[in-house]
Amino acid sequence: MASDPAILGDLAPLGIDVVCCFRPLKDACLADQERHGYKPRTPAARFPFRDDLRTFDRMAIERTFSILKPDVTRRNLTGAVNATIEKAGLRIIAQKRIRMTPQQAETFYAVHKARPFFGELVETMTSGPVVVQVLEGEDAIKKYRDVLGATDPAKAAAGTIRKDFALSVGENSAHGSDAPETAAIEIAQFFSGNEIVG
Ligand code: RTP
Ligand code: MG
Repeated sequence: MASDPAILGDLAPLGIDVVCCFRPLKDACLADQERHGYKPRTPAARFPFRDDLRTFDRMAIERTFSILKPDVTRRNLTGAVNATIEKAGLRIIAQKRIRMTPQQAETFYAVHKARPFFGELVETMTSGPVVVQVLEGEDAIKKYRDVLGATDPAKAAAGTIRKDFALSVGENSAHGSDAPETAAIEIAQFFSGNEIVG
């Protein structure tokens, strides 16, 4: 019987998370995973023994890449935007102020190369200093996109960075990665591992 306290005591040193052997709690674990948008990839991953839960925990804490754009540094709003980021529960675990070169901006926004606004985008991103950041937190990628608000500040929800600070679509104050893959690529473009202190 998995619920027998003696057996549970024996299982714990073996690395088995006995708590999740209880069916109701196992179901609660899965519900929690789904609530956070975590889709178990394999049947094994749905079996929430300790290692699987650890994997889940690691997946829930994400890192995302952020840029405070030149319109923010120009208007001395770095601290104000950072306060919004931190109030949202995201930790700034790396940060530096740089002047982006046209080549860096072109590489960074290469996905938009064919778009009519590409030239203007590169020009805007290189028009003044930017603050590049790594943010960490639970569900950080989606959370930061939500905190940023819509690309067009006129369509951004109240309380978002773009609603509160942005000037226009082109000068929309901040960038946030849109997926785990792009977050990893973007972080690696601007930070080396020893600059990130989580
Ligand atoms: P970002 O990459 O900067 O976080 O912005 P986003 O995901 O919300 O929007 P995205 O479609 O990736 O566009 C990148 C940036 O290009 C500028 N843009 N201008 N003139 C236009 O129609 C236009 N559309 C986009 C914006 O500054 C946007 O943030
Ligand atoms: Mg984007």
